[in-house]
Amino acid sequence: MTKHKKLAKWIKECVTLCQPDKVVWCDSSEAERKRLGKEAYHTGEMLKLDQKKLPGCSYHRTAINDVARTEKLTFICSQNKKDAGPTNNWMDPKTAYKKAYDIIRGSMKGRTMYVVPFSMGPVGSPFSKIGVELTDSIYVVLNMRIMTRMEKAVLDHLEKTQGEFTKCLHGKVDIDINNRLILHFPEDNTIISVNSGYGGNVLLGKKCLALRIASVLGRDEGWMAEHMLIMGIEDPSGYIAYVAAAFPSACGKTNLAMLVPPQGLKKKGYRIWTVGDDIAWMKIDSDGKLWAINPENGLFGVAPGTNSKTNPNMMASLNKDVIFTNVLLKQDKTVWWEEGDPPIPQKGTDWKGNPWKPGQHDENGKIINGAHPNARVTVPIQNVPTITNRLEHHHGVPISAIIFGGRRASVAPLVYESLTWEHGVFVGSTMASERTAAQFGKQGEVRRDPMAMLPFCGYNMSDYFKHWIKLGKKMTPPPRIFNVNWFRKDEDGNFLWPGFGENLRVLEWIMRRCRGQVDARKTTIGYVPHDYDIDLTGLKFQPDKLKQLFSISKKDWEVEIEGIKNFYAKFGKELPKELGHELKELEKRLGKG
Ligand code: GTP
Ligand code: SPV
Ligand code: MN
Repeated sequence: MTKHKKLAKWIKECVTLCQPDKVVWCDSSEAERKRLGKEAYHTGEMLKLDQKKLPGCSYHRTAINDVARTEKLTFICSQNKKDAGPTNNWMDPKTAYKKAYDIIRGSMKGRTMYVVPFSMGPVGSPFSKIGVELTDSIYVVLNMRIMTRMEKAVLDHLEKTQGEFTKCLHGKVDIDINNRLILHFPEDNTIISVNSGYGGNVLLGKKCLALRIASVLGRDEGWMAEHMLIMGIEDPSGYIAYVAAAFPSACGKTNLAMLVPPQGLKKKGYRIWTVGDDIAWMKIDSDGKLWAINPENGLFGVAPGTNSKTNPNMMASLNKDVIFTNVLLKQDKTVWWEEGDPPIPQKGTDWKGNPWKPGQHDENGKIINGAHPNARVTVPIQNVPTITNRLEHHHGVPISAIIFGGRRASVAPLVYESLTWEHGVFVGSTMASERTAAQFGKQGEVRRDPMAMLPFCGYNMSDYFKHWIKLGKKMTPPPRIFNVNWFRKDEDGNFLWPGFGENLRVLEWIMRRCRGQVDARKTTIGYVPHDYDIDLTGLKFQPDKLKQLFSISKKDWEVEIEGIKNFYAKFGKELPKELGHELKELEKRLGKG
């Protein structure tokens, strides 16, 4: 078994509970991958794709009602309800354990339980945390193998140190949505997930450990776990500025993290280095600055919309060792998705497993998609052509700027800079975005999603805001904070900004601000670029669009303030006074403006 006493005891308990036929320890070897693949192809859990065109690639379909994170079924199970705060679902730990145990009890009869030790972050880095996931899903094992550092060194390290680890128990059970639960026990460093087979619900190292549990560890240990991409922007002199950006799910982190400089800016010689596309762990180092690592080892990216124009680096990353989930399966055993590269296949099998051809409508007259809008690709990070060479650096990269952003058809300008760190925390805490296919619920509805952490903060959000304010005071200096919006629309509903690679034009301004190289216009909401400071070389773009992108409507912002007040009311007296103050100041500035 293992020489790690606590681990051995916990596994024994879980085996007694779940009653698997077999327990298999995973070491992430190539032989293991082949063996598991073979078994999954045999049972139909996964499908082998054309190995000439897509070597090492496989395909998976989830259950039809199991295609995105289920926030309603996700709980923080702290002893005190108050510790979960007003934005999380809470369940008392005793009830939660009982419910989950009753569901998972005996559910692995006839199945195998896989033991997956993994590290989030390079093994041995002061940032890193170890978890062990027990699961009855080969799909989960093969995904964890890509997404985390699942290697023999992890278990060796655990045994040598007899150290802490996060207990992650996952059982597919019957994939029954009515009995689905994603439970977090921050006080016990434990996660239990039952009745799901979808990514964010079951790859327990990702949102469950690296955000919900880690945010609590960060609060207690003085660091930050954030839903952020990390990227390096190298200027022609070779200097690399690193930025971390928080956008809600399916709002452009993966795309930004691997952007290709647009033609017009190419001659300036910028290079982009991808550090991470979804999660950042950040710590104040001995120099007083904020440093960050990407705790993951792979990408779990949105497929639809990805093509050689929008994200050529992602397309180049998809040629080997990828797991495709809920995309269209073509007859030649390759894959496609909506707004993918042409040609549109004339035939295939859709994500539900039904025969598909383009242009079909369902009984409600809605177009039938080949791929689910939240179809995903699981990609080893080393596949990414722009991968940084600092991935294994134990202390990460220094962060010059933090960027918040969301999908707003109106209100938020293309970019603005906050006045101070505390104002920046206010801007992050009041972020709003239209709901996307990454979570169940009404699409397009605007909701507040502070720091893109609404579904991922493992404790009371008002304490989380306080943590941000407290850490900012310790940084010398703190990174500057910006807000971006690639999604502003004109009256006809078209995006005003071309987005994707062109976003580098905005990043360039951000970098110049960080280095004190460019002036800005001070407005009621923060610093906004002068039109002439956004380099538009090579972009066919009517100048009046830029005016629209930077317009700040007093009326819209008055409505916005009401929205913020409603949202802040949730926190009552617990809202940090600094944020109440920032809101008042904004109101005052608008009144005068
Ligand atoms: P999660 O993995 O869910 O956390 O999402 P993410 O933030 O990494 O989102 P991702 O980069 O995968 O983008 C999601 C969707 O937004 C895709 O359909 C993209 O095509 C689209 N998108 C990304 N960047 C832009 C942009 O700059 N402009 C526009 N209009 N769409 C974008
Ligand atoms: C997100 O929804 O923010 C994702 C995908 O990155 S999942 O891992 O499913 O949470
Ligand atoms: Mn995400």
